[in-house]
Amino acid sequence: ALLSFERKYRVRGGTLIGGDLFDFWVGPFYVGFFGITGAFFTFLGTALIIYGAAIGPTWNIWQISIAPPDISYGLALAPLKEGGLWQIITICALGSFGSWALREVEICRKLGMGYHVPFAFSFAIFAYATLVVFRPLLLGAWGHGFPYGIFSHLDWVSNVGYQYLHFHYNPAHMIAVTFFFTTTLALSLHGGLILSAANPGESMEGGGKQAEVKTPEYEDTFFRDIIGYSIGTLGIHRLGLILALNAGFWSAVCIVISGPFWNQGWPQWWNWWLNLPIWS
Ligand code: BCL
Ligand code: UQ2
Repeated sequence: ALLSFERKYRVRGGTLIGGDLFDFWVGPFYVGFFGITGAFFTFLGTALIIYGAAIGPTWNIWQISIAPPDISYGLALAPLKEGGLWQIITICALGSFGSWALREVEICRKLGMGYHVPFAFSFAIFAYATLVVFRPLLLGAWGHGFPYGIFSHLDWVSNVGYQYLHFHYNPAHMIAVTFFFTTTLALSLHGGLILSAANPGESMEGGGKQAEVKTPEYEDTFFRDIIGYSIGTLGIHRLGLILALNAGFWSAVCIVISGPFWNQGWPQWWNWWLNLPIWS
């Protein structure tokens, strides 16, 4: 049933493709052209993963893996059972993630909102595409993509990491990791601050009475008192978004430069520093 307040938000239009044809909801879900394509790619991709598991050696959830073709296939299409499945599943994944992002765009347009959410999601898609499309293209073989499996993708990360001897020395990896950690710092500060203002406990004047929810001025004041600076209620969300987007962006950079740009160990990259004329 349509809730009374939903009527206001369930507006026609704002679609990018298909006009009014797919402009409807199924229960709570907006569909749209990209709801159809998204469902198509998701079901096909998932079915192919299950088929890949069925023709594979195990049903052990941790060990199921769908591997990309051997490097010897280069950038060609491979037979289904020799990496072709991985290739089609990769197309389905990109089709599905892209559809999801565009469905977000249509919902933003309907609601007259900014495109910040799909813009942010596109950074995650970009990182994924870098791993399974851009870097394999630059290295000349689909075999450089990562396998779709729980432990197998961990093994891939470990192997590729050690191929460059010590991945912690990759400068872009350093930046990405720092952004990931700073994102959790910012979100924990923000989550803690909001909950502390919303759950003030008993008021100091007491009487055991539950105090009223605090205003944002209290949030500002907390940080001014403790570090002499408050970034503000809008500012913290801008900071959070910029930190998170950078985490994904520098992740993509750290892997795309490994191989296409640098093929020694990452510790050796720092020789430029040791070789500076000041002390060399
Ligand atoms: Mg490292 C990569 C951190 C040690 C080798 N490493 C990464 C980065 C991240 C990181 C910066 C992975 C995040 C990412 O790509 O996000 N590494 C990290 C940390 C340490 C570390 C913190 C640590 O020691 C404390 N790394 C090491 C050691 C090496 C090493 C030293 C191994 C020995 N590392 C590598 C290699 C790689 C990394 C090799 C990478 O390739 C990887 C990287 O940068 O990749 C780009 C980006 C996000 C995504 C790709 C997710 C995309 C999501 C898509 C779009 C949507 C999915 C939808 C989903 C299917 C739907 C599910 C529905 C739900 C069920 C509802
Ligand atoms: C803040 C503020 C919020 C917040 C947070 C801060 C009232 C509700 C968390 C404090 C954040 C600062 C000072 C930035 C910290 C910097 C980094 C890089 C983590 O001031 O305004 O709004 O949630």
